[in-house]
This record gives sequence, structure tokens and C-alpha cells, in this order.
Amino acid sequence: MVERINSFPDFKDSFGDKRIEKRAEQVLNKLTIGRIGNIRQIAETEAEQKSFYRLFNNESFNEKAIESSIVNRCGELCKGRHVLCILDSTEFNLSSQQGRIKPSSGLGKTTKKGILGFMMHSSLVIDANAGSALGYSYIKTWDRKEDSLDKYKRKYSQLPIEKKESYKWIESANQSKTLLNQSSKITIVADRESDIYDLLAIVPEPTVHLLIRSKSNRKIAEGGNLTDHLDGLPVMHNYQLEVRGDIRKNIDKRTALMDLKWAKVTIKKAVGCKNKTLPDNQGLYVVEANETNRNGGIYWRILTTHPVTSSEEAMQIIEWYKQRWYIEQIHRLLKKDGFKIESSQLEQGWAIRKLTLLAMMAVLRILQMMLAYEDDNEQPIDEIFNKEEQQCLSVLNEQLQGQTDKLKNTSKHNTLKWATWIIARLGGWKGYQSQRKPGPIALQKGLAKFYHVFEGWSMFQKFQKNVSTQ
Ligand SMILES: [Mn+2]
Repeated sequence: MVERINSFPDFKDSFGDKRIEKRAEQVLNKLTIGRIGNIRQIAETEAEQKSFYRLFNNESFNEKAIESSIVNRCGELCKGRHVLCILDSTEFNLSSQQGRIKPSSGLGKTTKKGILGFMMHSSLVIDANAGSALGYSYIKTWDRKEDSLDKYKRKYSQLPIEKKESYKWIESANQSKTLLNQSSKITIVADRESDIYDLLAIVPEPTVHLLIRSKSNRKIAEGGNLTDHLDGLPVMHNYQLEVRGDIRKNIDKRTALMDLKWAKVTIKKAVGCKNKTLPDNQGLYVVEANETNRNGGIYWRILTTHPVTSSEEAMQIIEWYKQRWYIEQIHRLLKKDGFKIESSQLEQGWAIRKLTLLAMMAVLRILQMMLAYEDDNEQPIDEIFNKEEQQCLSVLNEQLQGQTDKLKNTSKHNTLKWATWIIARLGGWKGYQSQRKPGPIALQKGLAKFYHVFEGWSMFQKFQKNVSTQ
């Protein structure tokens, strides 16, 4: 049997200090159990609380080292697979903590005027065929300088891309390429903010593809621009899209009727592109999905290096782009429903940033379980739970299954879906076949309960072992 690599870092040899490594692992476990990014609340005793604060203020426990222990794990997991690297940025606003936070401690401007915070850019890695989440191939946090002049005064548009914040798209794509060089194929997926000519020209390789939402109505060598070109084409395919309603974003739940078009195009180099070494044009495919008969409905125009010559291939592009939703879920769990990073109560910006990196790993496990139910992706359990955890899950499984067939864990024993059924049941989910899939809150609650049980269970195991060897 292949030895499966667990997607979670153990921080072994990460910080050059055994005590720091052990403490970091402890905090990650506590974050998973505590379901909140607040040190005071996850620590059980005052001494523990103090030791956690010391950890976050320790300079050997640094962001670079945390990042590499997280991403290196992902590199090993990706061997031989086609992976999607879903890139996205988000910002954390620490307005409620403004009075508490020490000045010049790693926070800066945000897009909200006068509010301190920091930025994060990351790459979530998903198996393109199985649909399971494997980890991250890039994570970086940074602060925008508080005292910097505005973009106009800094002559921002004149700067080479390496000097701009938007270089993050190229840097994260390049790092993912290097880190995941053992994968069979990489597809970089990103939203409109990443529609940058430099990215289109630099990143693609025979085994590295782009799949990005188009923002600019670029000029094309075929004549005219993208919009005109697509408007001139007939609708090539229709499909239906189930839209999840979202009251906060004013989106109605509905079945959208979509028109699909695709074409091969040659995009011309952008006038604003400062890099003289890049080619004057770039061949790509464009896929357009447009909701019919609805003003302000869904409209996606996607640029990709994957060949698109049939409706199946065009639909595959749409399916892959849809998976961008998962990185938004990660950001939401970090901020709102889950870890509430924005009210962490730490006094140093650096510490909050390090905490956020650890919380990214805790959130990953929730996403992995959500995906296990969403797509039936059969992710092997060994990638998420170790052998001892699996034994404990087996015992719980017996307890949680009912007398009737309606309440049975029907998934294969070696899959994450099997474990997810147990975890979700612990979190209050009813578990009937007919019921809705478990949501993030039930999974978080269930995971917390599971680790409390597991702690006791492993103590008992050790005790029994000691007794039997005496
Ligand atoms: Mn974005």
C-alpha cells in the first residue's frame, strides 16, 4: 500500500528549536479544537496562555518558517496529479482592536480609510480530477505602509510590475510551479484582478496552464477586441446553473439558463506593459458564459491556455473556475463564522499574522470535510487523520449508527467521507441519507468534540499499554 502523506504539518525541524516546534503544534491543535482564533479562549490554564503568547512573540517562530512548513507538505502530496492552484487575496481589518495593537508591529493601511489591518495572498491546491483539497502552495501576509503617498504621487502606474503589489499573482504562480514540479499538470485559477498581460505571457508552460477571469476588453490580433469578437459568434451550447442564494450579496436562489461560447484568440500585448522582453501577443482560448434574459445576471469571460474546441472542454473550464468559491469559503471561515481572526485580541500585528497562518491549516480541515460530502471525491482518510485518530473514529462510528438502515455510515471505511459522517454527527448533524449535507459549523463543532474524546481515548490507550508491559 502507498504511504499516504497527511496534509498537516508537524513543524518538525521547522524553527530550529524543539520547544517552539512542540508549542506550535499545540496551538494548531487548540485552534482546531477551540474553533476560535483567540489565545485567551483556546488556552486552558494561565500558564498555557502565557506560553502561547511567548510563542507568538518569539522571533524564531517566524512567518517564513511557518509558511514553508505548510507549503512543503503540499509539494509532496501533489506528485503525479493534475492540480488546480486557486489564487486569491483578502484583507483583515482590525478596527475593533485598534486601541489595543502596538504601533509599527506589522499592520498597515487597508482599503477602508483609517483602519489598520494586513493583507494576505494565498494559493489553495485542489486535485483537479478528484476534487479534494490538498493544502496550500503559497501563503504570504504583508502590511501596506501607513505613510506611503497615494498611487498618483508615487507614479505607481510607471513602476515595473515587480515593484507593484500585483506582482503577487506572478510570484504565487511561479512559487507554485516550483513547489509542485512533481505534479503532472498545474492549472492556475484566479479572478479578474489577475488579468495582467505579464502573467499571461510569463506563467504558461506545456504542463502549466492558466484559467483566469478576464477583466480588460483586450485587443486581439484577429481584429477588434474580445467583446466584439465574442458578440460576433453564435451561441454554441446551453446549460443550467443552480445558483446558491446569498441575501448579503443580494443574489436570488435560482436556476440560471446559460449561453456558452468559446474561441481561440491571439491577445495583443497591453499598451501599459512595461516589460520589453515579453512577446507582442499571446495565443489563448476564451470561454464566455452568459445568463440569458436577465439584466445584471451571471457573466463570466474566462481566458485559458487549455485548448477549448468542444462544449465538454468549455464546460470543464467553467467547472474548474467554479472551484474558486472554496478559497472564498476559507477567507470567510477565518474571519466570520469560524476563527474570528479580526477580533483575536493579540497586541502585536506580527503575532496576529502568525496566528492567521496557523488558522489557515485549521480551516483547511473543515474545507476538506465539506468537499468530501460535496463531490463524493473519495479523498483517502490517511491524508487527513492519522492511524490513532482513525481507530478512535471507528469506535465512535459504532456508537453513532442507529438500528435502522436510514442512519448508517454508508461510505467506504478508508475515505474522508466516512470520517466526515462521524465528525458531523458529533457536531449535531442528523446523518440521515435524505438530509442536507453537513455545513462548516456542524463540522467545526464535531471536530472539537472529536478531539476532546480523542484526548481521553489516547490517554486510556497509553495507560493500557503501560499496564500490559509491566
Ligand atoms: Mn479576489
